[in-house]
Amino acid sequence: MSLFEEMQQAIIDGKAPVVKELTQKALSEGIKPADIFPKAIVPAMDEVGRRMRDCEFFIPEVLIAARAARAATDILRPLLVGDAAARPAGTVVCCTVKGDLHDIGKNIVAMMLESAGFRIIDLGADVSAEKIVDAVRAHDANLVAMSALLTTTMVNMKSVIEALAAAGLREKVKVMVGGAPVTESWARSIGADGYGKDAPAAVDLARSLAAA
Ligand code: B1M
Repeated sequence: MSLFEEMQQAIIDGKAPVVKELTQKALSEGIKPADIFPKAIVPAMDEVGRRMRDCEFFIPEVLIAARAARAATDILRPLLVGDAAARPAGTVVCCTVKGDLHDIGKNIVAMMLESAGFRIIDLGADVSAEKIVDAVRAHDANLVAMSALLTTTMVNMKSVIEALAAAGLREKVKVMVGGAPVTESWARSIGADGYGKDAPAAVDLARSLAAA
């Protein structure tokens, strides 16, 4: 098994200490930090996404794998600053909307997006439209990823899209939405650019929106 294959397996198995050790080994062997994302972390998390889609993995396994992937990204992120070859796939402002404290799904989506090479600005839960607008501006984000778990808070997604438009930022950012009560038709009705049913779908969507 190659070092990259070992890393992939350790991420899928959720073995964070092994992932950490293998990441350090890869670096000590002269492997470029930027190569570790496409050759180990991204394919491993794609496989985790596939298993989740096929009901082979459930939320605990996904969280454990995402934490293991984070053991690598925590080491790699500081090494990638200023590395032109390691340009992120996009910058995503991520949050749960105003009034909503549910953040488990949002955290999984954020971790999966990070593992897929996106730079994540995670604003947390219960986030106002103003804070999202400010973060898009401050971080020059090209994606906003909003989560809502309550039928009473999903309406706040629309307010965020309106606030982005009022701030002259709507053309600059793609907006994706998700969360248990959110649907494709809801996303369309509020003028979002896409809806993700689950975290793997969110990764596919972010990739296609960032490439558009
Ligand atoms: Co609350 N809660 N909760 N809750 N809670 C629900 C959502 C509820 C369905 C339970 C029920 O009644 N059956 C119900 C909502 C009903 C409705 O609106 N129709 C509810 C309620 C009513 C409430 C309170 C109002 C209860 C009260 O106080 N009376 C209150 C509200 C607080 C607030 O937010 N202001 C409340 C509070 C809480 C806790 C704080 C106790 C806790 C949250 C802890 C936390 O998140 N840190 C909690 C929990 C845990 C739940 C349930 C049990 C589980 C939610 C969860 O984490 N699911 C939930 C019932 C349920 O769903 N079975 C419930 C797992 C998570 C991985 O799934 O978030 O859907 P999910 O994310 C998925 C996808 O949706 C998708 O990917 C994720 C991974 O696949 N996804 C995206 C999510 N965001 C995405 C973004 C994307 C793309 C995909 O692109 C941007």
